Amino acid sequence: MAQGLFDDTNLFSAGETNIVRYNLPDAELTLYEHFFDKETADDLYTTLLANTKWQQDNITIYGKTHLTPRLTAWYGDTSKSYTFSGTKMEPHPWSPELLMIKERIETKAGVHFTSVLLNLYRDGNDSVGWHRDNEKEFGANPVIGSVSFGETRPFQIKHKFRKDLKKVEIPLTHGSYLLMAGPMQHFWEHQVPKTAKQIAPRINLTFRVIL
Ligand SMILES: O=C(O)CCC(=O)C(=O)O
Ligand SMILES: [Mn+2]
Repeated sequence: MAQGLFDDTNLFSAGETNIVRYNLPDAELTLYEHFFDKETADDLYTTLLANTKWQQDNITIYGKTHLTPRLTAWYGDTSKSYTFSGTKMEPHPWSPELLMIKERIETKAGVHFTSVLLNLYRDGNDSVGWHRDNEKEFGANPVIGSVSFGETRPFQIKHKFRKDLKKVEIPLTHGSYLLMAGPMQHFWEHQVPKTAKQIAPRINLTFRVIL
């Protein structure tokens, strides 16, 4: 079958998008590698690095306050604020480049995203620990569109309840798009671990629906 000819993914990226559907229980997980072609991804990396209002927040774990080991920023519909660990996060309004990314990834997501959390991992010392993104305001089955630019970092997932299932590691490359849906956020935790390797920065964007 002449599949691909009228596939919008192939139009966007001159035929180079590679689609990987993960066959995992309790999750709908699809990886679109090279969703953004190299030139577009390079431009977006540079623009987002320079123009994002990066901040470093405090997090309190077991009564001790630490600096978050990465820089973050919230953008999105300004009517949708989000409360995280008791702190109300007011999003910055969408920039043109964030709107462009949002519209492109929505063609595969089947939802309209209202908000995006940007993370900047400056080097191998920056990370995000095991967690799920299943807060109530993300809906019953949260759909999360995750776009990465810059250094490839391993995105690790593990089932929260089934110890018989192995941890899965997905390298998120420059210009890739990982779509997480179904009940995944209830059943699977994810993290981006630290590494001692000398590596370049990475920007990750997780687009979310806030009800
Ligand atoms: O950097 C990533 O790939 C994941 C980020 C993440 O899980 C989050 O911000 O909730
Ligand atoms: Mn997450």
